[in-house]
Amino acid sequence: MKLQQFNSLNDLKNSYNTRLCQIVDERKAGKKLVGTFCLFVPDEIIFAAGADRIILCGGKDDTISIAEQYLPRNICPLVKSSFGSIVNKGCSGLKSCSHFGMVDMIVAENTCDSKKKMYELLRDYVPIYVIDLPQRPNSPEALKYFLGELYKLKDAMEQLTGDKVTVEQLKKEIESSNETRKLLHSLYNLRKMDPPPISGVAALKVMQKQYFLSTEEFKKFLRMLISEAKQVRANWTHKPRIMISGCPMSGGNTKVPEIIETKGGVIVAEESCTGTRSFWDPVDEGEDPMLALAERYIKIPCSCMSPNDRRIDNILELVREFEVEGVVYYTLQFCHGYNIEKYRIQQALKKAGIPMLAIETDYSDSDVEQIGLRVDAFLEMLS
Ligand code: BJ8
Repeated sequence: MKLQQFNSLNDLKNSYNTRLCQIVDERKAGKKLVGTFCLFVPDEIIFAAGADRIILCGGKDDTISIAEQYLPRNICPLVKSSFGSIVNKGCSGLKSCSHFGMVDMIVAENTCDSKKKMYELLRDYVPIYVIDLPQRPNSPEALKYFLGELYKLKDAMEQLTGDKVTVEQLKKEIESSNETRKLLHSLYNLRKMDPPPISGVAALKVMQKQYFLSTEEFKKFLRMLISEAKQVRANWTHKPRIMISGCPMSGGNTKVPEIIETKGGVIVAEESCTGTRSFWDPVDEGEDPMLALAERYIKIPCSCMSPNDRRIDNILELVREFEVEGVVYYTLQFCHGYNIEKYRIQQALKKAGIPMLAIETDYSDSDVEQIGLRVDAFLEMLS
């Protein structure tokens, strides 16, 4: 079944303007809008304070030249694209930046160097609150420190909205986010079928909307999609089952998955922040909510963590669960964390007998042909 035949996915295409109108109305009614860039920021605290949230990560090439007037050229395209969209909030004809100028505050996090330094410059454009993320996740001191940081975030959100974050409200938001996580697990379980009922490109477009739509809209959309996907059978038999692993692919960036699926592979999972890293683990509903949030979020296996063995374990688990035949290791140019982790991941996959193709790219189309040739050869080897 093709992408267009899912009614829910057609609705998704039109969701951008609807969401913008929703935000405009909310802001008129006095609701605050928080912008985020990273999975380490717990939405539950933002929502419990009565604010809305929207993702600000840029996945498009058209704002990069604007960013390069301020930032070095040799940093990651995600940072440049996001920065360009924010400083260009007047939009001057660009379609890609409309929601970037609407946030009342950015809640950022200390992860990679490029992001940290970008946040320092963004202070001139929009108020920023930064969570200091400890980066040795397995130590008890790190958990304690992160918990303290989340309490400070709670205070900052209360100040922004003027509303108290109550335990009851936090618990409600945790339940709601866990419900989204369960729905995403159901969707990904369908992708374990051979052939899967939904393409990797379509699934990625869904994931890119996860932090853009309101949670209720996103859940409603997921329920429709899952029920439609359960009823379809793909009209082909088997294609090499690929997992993408590495940097996030923000809205507007589907270049590599499109190449893989045009060349005859099918993407069955993404070990990425626009994939499994965003929803794999639930928050413990039986614990004190702030502690439960700290425990869940500090475990996200981002390459800024050290050591990051958890990521290798996750990748091997996903390879088994989704019967992956080959991994495409995806890094954005100048993302040193994911780029350097590539070596250990390749070693672990080799031991498990899973071939890996490494692709380092940006948001431009200049390397589409060259990547296509490499993907062709990789898929040929898997067939
Ligand atoms: S939890 S992956 S969303 S930091 S690609 S800007 S790491 S140089 S986006 Fe990320 Fe949070 Fe980690 Fe996920 Fe830096 Fe790399 Fe660019 Fe990146």
